[in-house]
Amino acid sequence: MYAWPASEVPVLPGKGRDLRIHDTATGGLVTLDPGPVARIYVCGITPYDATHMGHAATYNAFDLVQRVWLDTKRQVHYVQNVTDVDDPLLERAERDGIDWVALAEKETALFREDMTALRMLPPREYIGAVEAIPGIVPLVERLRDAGAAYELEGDIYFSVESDPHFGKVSGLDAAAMRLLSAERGGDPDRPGKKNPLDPMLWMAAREGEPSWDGGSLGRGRPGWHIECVAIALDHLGMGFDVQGGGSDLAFPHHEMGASHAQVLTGEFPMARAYVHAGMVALHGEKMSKSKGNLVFVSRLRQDGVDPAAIRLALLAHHYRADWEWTDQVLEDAVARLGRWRAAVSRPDGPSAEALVEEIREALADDLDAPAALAAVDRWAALQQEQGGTDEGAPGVVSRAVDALLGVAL
Ligand code: 5CA
Ligand code: ZN
Repeated sequence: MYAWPASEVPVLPGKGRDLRIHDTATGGLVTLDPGPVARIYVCGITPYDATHMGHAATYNAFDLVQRVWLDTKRQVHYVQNVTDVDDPLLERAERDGIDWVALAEKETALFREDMTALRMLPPREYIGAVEAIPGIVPLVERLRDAGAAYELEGDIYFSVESDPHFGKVSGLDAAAMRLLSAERGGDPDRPGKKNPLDPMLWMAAREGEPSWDGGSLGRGRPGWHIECVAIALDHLGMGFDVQGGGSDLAFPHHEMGASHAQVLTGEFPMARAYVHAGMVALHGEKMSKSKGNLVFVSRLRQDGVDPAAIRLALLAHHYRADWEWTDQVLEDAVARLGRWRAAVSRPDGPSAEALVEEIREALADDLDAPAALAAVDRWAALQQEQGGTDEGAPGVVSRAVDALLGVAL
């Protein structure tokens, strides 16, 4: 489906640095060495409610990954999905007495607007779960025919034991996996499963729920993990550079997805780095659609908050940190945006060459956006206190902040 328009990314003088990023699977930093076309898959929204600051923070992290790569003069092949059919979406539509398709379309449209306003670069392919179904069915059939999947009362489950590498993404023990599986969409207590952790690949049609033709699988709908894997393998293939999402996706979603892909292809690993963003909280608890403690991007925009300030509020936190959204966070960002805009609106200023390198250095070092902001703050303070004679400097700073941080001054 259509994604959203790309804002232009200014080309900066010199060349960017290779990205060093934290990989959940190895637990340490890896220096990525993508080819001329870097490949990244980022899990998209389940569109049953509006984009909140937690979503925005996660997409901001992966937008920075793209910007660092673009600055190294690489192309980026970015793929994102939309989970436009799943239990939470159907439940919300039922609760509100609306059509699930209309709900998904409405919230996806709002997400596009939010992403555009925040200057998040769009994926090259933006694929809905529903449109991916014809590609999912043969993958599930292949897993079943290879003995890696089994049937239980019409539903098809993946056998986690079929992947010798199962567990390597999250590094969790069986007890922790079982707890998280129950919390995050799995059904470890269902009788008859070979292993309690086995996730569903194909759910047989349920009364009153949408279903699709699944060939030899019968009518039904796809499981969550195979959805992302089918889309990733179709567009990126194995061994892509980054699999991204919030830290709540490391297990089970990315663990299971990697296992599906590894068993399907016989190759390992699915992604060179599994990158996870921290969780944004509100009033002491993770912001989540199911709990309803939310600050929406669209609400702030309606209230007249400049999207550039929202973006600066996100950038003020390291992507791996868990952090709390407060009014103060936004006020600080609004103040910073004002200082930066004043600093670049002068005809000349202190030299900005070192600043561009500092921003590059900070982002290449595990996306240290707060360090990048601190560097721009120092330049803006110098401009305010002493000014400078470099006529190109304000323009260079504007372009660097735009290209590398996605903030339009
Ligand atoms: N559709 C699936 C992924 S295939 C899904 O998790 N959708 S979601 O709408 O629930 O979340 C979209 C993205 O936002 C995920 O990467 C998720 O990890 C991230 N996310 C959700 N809540 C938060 C939060 N409070 N803080 C940071 N990131 C969050
Ligand atoms: Zn996903």
